[in-house]
Amino acid sequence: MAASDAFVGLGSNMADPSTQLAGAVARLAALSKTELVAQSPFYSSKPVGPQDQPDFVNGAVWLRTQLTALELLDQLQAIEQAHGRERIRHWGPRTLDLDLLLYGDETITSERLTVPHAELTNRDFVIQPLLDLDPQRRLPDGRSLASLRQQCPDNNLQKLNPVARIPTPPG
Ligand code: ROI
Repeated sequence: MAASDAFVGLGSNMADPSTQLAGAVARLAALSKTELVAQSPFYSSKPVGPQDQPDFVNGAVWLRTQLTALELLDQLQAIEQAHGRERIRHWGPRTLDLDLLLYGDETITSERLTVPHAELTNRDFVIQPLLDLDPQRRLPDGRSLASLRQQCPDNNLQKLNPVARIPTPPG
């Protein structure tokens, strides 16, 4: 099977968010049939949803993968589980959120998966890391990330310093 470019968004606001993200990047880089092309900077961002929760840390990775979109989704959910993800409250705090944002130029609408991700276009903490990875990237419908970035609400993104901690190896 030919490889596809897949972009995955990462978010956390519990249990040392930057370390959660760094660990997730290490696990994504170790997936079978998959290589890590690039990793975005991490950003802090104000929560979308209830404000009585900590700020988030957000980022994105660019993968080249021979996994299908659904196989990749299975792997993302397994990594979320490995990081002890619990969904306690709707739009509440979470240890690790991994979203399949883009999968090649495909538009996917199924029970389990919507690609491009439904909230991509109005979240600066998703679009900015994608722009860092690939400034030329467009959505399957032709809209450029750069134009979307100008239109979306401001969640006070702040670029974080590179994580000093060495991530725990996967497995
Ligand atoms: N808010 C921010 N800033 N970043 C997120 O990743 C994020 N994820 C969520 C909700 C709770 C909607 N808010 C968020 O799932």
